[in-house]
Amino acid sequence: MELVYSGKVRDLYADGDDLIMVASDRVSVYDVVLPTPIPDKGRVLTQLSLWWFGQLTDVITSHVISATDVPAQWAGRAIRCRRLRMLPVECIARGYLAGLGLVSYNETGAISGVRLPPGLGEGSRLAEPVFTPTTKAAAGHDRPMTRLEVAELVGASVAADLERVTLEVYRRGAELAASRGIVIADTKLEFGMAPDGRLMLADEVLTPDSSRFWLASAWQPGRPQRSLDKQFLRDWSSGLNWDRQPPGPAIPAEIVAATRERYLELYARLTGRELG
Ligand code: PZK
Repeated sequence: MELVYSGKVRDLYADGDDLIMVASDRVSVYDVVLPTPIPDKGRVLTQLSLWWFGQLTDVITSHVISATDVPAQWAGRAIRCRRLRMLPVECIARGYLAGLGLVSYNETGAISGVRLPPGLGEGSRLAEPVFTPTTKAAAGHDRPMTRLEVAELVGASVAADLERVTLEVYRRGAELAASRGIVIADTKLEFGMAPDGRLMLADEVLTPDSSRFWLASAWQPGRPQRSLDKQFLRDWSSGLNWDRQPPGPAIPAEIVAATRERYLELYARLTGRELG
């Protein structure tokens, strides 16, 4: 099969008219892919995305064609998808202050043009989730977009749909996760258009690689929050003499095992299923 896109931790192949999205066991910390894989990570993220797509069918159609009609060597961690015309907007919803949302709030008191009350800090919960779209930069860093810029790129009607669907996916995901003790602080979605003009949810959805997951019982606004999936990697790597530039360090076996357990636990907790 022809490799059409290769990401840090996932690859996309063409198979006739379809695409096959393959999640690897690669893991990144501080945006650097480490040389040691986390066994089962690709399967956990793929099965979690598929589960969410299923939970969201009344909100939005997804690009999924089949989770099983994929080459045997990728079974469990690949999805056959429709090839869409992707929209050039990263659709982000934020329910808590972290990352670039926090940077914007600290500089301006607002995120994506939405004024927030004073006195919020790192990890604070927002009264309402906010849509904070960014550009999809081919290289370098994504830049915040205004609603007007989104509308100029995709048209006012699609822009309104992107905002509404992004916030609804986030609300549904965050609410369900909260009932299972997990905070989803924010999430990044990608959408595309089918040839008949229908908007569809693409890529992955509500996974720890596309969203910030925190343990609700450990949430404490006013300081950086502990990552549910990558905290062992961060704690271990911050004790090294590593400048956070590639190449990253090899991961010791006990950190691999603990991180793998985290992913499996996260999947079981959210879905109520065990990964086979
Ligand atoms: C598409 N990406 C991101 C990059 C990945 C994924 N259904 C689709 N139709 C057309 N294009 C895409 C999709 C999806 N999803 C997704 N780039 C293009 C991307 C690298 C690896 F797995």
